[in-house]
Amino acid sequence: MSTKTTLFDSFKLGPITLPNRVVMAPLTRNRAVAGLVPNPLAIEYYGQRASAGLLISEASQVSQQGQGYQDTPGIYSKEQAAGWRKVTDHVHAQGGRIFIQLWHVGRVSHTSLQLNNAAPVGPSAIRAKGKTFVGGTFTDISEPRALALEEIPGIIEAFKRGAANALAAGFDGVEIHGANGYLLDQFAKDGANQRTDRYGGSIENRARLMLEVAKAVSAEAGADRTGIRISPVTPANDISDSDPQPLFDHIVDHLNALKLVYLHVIEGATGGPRDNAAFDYASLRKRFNGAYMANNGYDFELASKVLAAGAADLIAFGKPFIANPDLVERLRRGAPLNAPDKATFYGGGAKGYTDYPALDRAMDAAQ
Ligand code: 8OZ
Repeated sequence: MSTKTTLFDSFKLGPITLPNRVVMAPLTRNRAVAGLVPNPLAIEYYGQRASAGLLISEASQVSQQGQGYQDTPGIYSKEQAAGWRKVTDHVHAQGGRIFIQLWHVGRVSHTSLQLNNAAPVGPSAIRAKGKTFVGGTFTDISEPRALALEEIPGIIEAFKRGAANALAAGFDGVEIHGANGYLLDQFAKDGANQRTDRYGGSIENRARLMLEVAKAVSAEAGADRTGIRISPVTPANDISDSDPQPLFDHIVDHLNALKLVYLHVIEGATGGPRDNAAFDYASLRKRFNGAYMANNGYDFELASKVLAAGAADLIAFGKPFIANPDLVERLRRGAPLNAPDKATFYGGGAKGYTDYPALDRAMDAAQ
């Protein structure tokens, strides 16, 4: 008798049971309204996708300083939390489960988004070569300033408050954004971190901020409701590290000691090739006793293979979930997938957001 795991098997994630292994990856959509409150359409958008084993919200900044693109929602004000409460209530009413992704962009920002047009902050004053989306256009990322040692407790505190606000807003848990060249990844990797204090230099020092944030957030939310996302070899947002394997082996050993509920790994280049750099992901899987969530370029075939081999517990799908609210059902039936429309990924309203048809409606339309 075969007992191979499939995408449609349930999974116990800490105190909650996921009905399947299909996770909606966090997806930035830039549709927040005044006060960086989630768009009222987000209620329907996430509700339409509630058949996912787990929804992870779009990245949500834990402070104004942590914002890097226009119209991304926050989780630091009462109004933002009240907006999110409507989302979590509706997702739960639809039978779903949702974590929020807690975000600080660090140096990947623009002065126009910062208090008093201040410089964005990072581990060091090294500008990320790249663009951010502000004022309706792609604009050069601003020159950052290095965070003072005395400011670091405030960063940890912002993540902790974000976690507290998220739980009060009804989220089932939180995911720390430790990936894609944002603040925690900037501290971890030597391409962005040239500090000479206890947050720079050795692997232990560069990993420190990510681990201190993980400790504070998991103390607030409960380790069994705290996951983290990492991307060991992504070049996203001009990030790089000269030797990522020992760095992430170290990070994951320590995340394991904190008993986080899942490790979400972007394998390869975010949204791009899975094989851009050699990296031993099995080493991370081995070191971590919680759930291993794999992401990046997975389709049904690859997801099925990896789950059957026991190389992952959960698979996060990004772009397919933008275009297919009923992705789980489509994968189950082997039905064709709607193609995502890139032009409506970032910003705008209902078009390309809440108007992708589910299977029955799509079939009706085809008749
Ligand atoms: C796309 C556009 C803006 C931000 C990430 C939060 O890469 C993002 C993001 C993605 O993690």
